[in-house]
Amino acid sequence: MKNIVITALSIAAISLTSCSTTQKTASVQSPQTLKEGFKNHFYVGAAINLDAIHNNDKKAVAIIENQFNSIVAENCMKSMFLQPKEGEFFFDDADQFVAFGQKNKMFIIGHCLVWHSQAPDWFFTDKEGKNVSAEVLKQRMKKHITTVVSRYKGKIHGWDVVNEAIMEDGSYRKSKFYEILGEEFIPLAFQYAHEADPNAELYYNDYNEWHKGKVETVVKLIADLKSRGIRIDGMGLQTHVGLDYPTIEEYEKAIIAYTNAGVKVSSTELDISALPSPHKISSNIADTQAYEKELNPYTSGLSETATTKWEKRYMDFFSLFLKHKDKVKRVTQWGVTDIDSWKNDFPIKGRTDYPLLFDRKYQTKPIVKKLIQLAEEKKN
Ligand code: 9MR
Repeated sequence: MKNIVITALSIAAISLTSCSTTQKTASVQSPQTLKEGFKNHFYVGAAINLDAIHNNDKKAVAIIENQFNSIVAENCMKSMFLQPKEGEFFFDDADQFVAFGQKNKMFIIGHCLVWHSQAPDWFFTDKEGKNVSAEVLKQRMKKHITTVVSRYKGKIHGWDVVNEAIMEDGSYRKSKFYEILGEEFIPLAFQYAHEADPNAELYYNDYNEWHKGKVETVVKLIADLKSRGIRIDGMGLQTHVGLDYPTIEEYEKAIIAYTNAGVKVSSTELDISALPSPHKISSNIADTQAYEKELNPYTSGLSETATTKWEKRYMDFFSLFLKHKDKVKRVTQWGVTDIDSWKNDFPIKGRTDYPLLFDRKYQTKPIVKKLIQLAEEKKN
């Protein structure tokens, strides 16, 4: 009897040991989160909003802390929020954002120093409402950039210095910065940022970044900055893409062109819309309801066919980033869950889109596991 008991106990012990060994091996072998999965490849990040920054959206915070090792502020570091009135800076939200990133040891990105949009009107005008002189605008840029970048010196690791200054055809956007300072506003912005924190990485950031004309001008711009000894580390590819634009081939060409100019690339605002582009739908559908349904087809959930297409696009983009992982520094999602994505309101207001990796109920979408697996396959 004693022997039987001992044998039974030893079998139990052996199976317990082997079970815990299997579990150990499994957890070593298969990472469960994006940041573990991609840790040998590039940073994975998310843009975070005020609810996350102030810990009001605890479920989003949990996702950010578990899944990502890089953050960027979705809005609170834009100039209209940081310096709403001349000389009056507001840093409460940005300070919290940086503290959150530091607490979690994240690669923190500042977005963005110079952008025509979400800039306060006073920045470009005098008391009479007329454009300020080039000299005044330079001083204002210098003061803004120096104040903001020095405050976070050594804490913010990379800055989107200039955002969206070049058009798809390669011409310069006719913004107030351009109108008053000409092309020179870009080198100046990079120079001021570098002077304020010589160790921070500096990026140019743009959308539709695969358009031929834009690629050509940005490549020239990078070469020009470099030839003048002005620091630029990276090209920020916003990657606001859809199910059928751009092609992976044209996107790859752009990555190669930018990196040949001597910088790294990052996908800085990745989201993949699952909805039809309005340009693709014939606006002469007579029935308004039918037209609206066609524009906004998945109000109560993405269809299986659309999900399959959408997942394939995510796999294709991540395969491309992994293929060029020597060139890619970071891949950042523009938001955390679908519910907060700007894509629900762009290019048409009030649609139900599904562009991100976490759903409206804060659940991890099945694609995440597939992406992690893909990263694992490309580990060596
Ligand atoms: O996601 C941001 C949204 O909440 C703001 O209303 C919008 C204002 O223009 O900016 C959005 O973020 C943009 C980013 O700063 C720059 N690239 C395009 C992003 C989406 O519009």
